[in-house]
Amino acid sequence: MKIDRVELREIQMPLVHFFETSFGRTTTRRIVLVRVDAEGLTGWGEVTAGEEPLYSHETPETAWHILRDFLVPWVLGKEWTSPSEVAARFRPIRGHNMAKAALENALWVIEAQQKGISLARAIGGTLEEIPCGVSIGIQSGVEELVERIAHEVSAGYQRIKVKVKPGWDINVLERIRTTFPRTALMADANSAYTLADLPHLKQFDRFYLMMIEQPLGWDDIIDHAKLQREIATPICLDESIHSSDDVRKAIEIGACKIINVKLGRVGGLTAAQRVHEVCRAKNIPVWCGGMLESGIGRAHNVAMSSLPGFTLPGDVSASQRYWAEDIIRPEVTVSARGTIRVPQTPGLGYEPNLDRIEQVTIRKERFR
Ligand code: OSB
Ligand code: MG
Repeated sequence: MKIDRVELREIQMPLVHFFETSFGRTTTRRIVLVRVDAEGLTGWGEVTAGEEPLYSHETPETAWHILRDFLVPWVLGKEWTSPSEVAARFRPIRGHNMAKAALENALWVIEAQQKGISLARAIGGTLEEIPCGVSIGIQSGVEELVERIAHEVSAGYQRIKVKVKPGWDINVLERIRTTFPRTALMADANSAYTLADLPHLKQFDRFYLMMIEQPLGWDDIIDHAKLQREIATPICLDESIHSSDDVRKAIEIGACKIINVKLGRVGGLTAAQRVHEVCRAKNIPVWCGGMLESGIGRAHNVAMSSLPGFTLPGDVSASQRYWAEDIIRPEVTVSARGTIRVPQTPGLGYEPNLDRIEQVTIRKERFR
């Protein structure tokens, strides 16, 4: 495929409800979208970076810089045999995986259209329906959290993830288990603890959580391996995993029993396929994490979640949990069984709503 035109856009949209983790609160998202035009077809990708460099080093601004000054000039006007070839071309740039993923994923949408198949099928997806969970942030009070959980459980979501941090953990989990003794439950700490908290972390075992996500350092696997030897709750790594090699090493030293895959964090669909392969070979369950995506990133997450190894419910949930109006049509909806149907039509399977995108755009730049 020959890439004729690339457009970068930054959009800004308020969240329906603020989202708070151990590293901070988000009320409005700033999202860089990448539109690629090649041979009469159009593909969209999304940069999943947070507004501030708190989850990872990337922000909308760093992604814009890396895309404008490096990635876009490298691909523009050239002939490519596949999105994976482009992913290989991006490899010399160290880091900036979210910037890379946005552009590569847009190319996958074009490739799927060229082949006349769905994005899910183009990457090797087989599941026609994916299991969904929700990630619920830190609330102003525990009773508010319990109400939110009740709402999502009755909506049908298959598992609940709550954010934890020192001071918002044991008491909160205790309260949740009183009301929801049998709900599939997990906790995500976003690196809020250290090994010095070992006695404290051991107490998590009594809530029979499906897993605890990234309890220790954002760049660590060694301490996680030590912790995993001391606790019964399976550890799931998020922030520490940037490639299939990271997965291999983490599994090798026993740092985790489950892997959260995020397209932006690992650098796109090609890398995600590799992570999926390594996990399948080692019998490690994988699931799709979320980054408060707009409909574009959400649609890519739905496709990735259709790979056969994505056996656990992901943080991929309905558009309306995030946005008054999403930027795709139809919006992503979740069935009463807590599943999303994977689109089978050629390409992304959701139509970017160009009017809505234009409405929320705060800057754009075109390259040809
Ligand atoms: O750690 O999984 C995380 C959101 C922003 C940054 C990090 C994380 C999250 C979520 C939200 O948990 C998942 C979602 O609903 O998109
Ligand atoms: Mg996480």
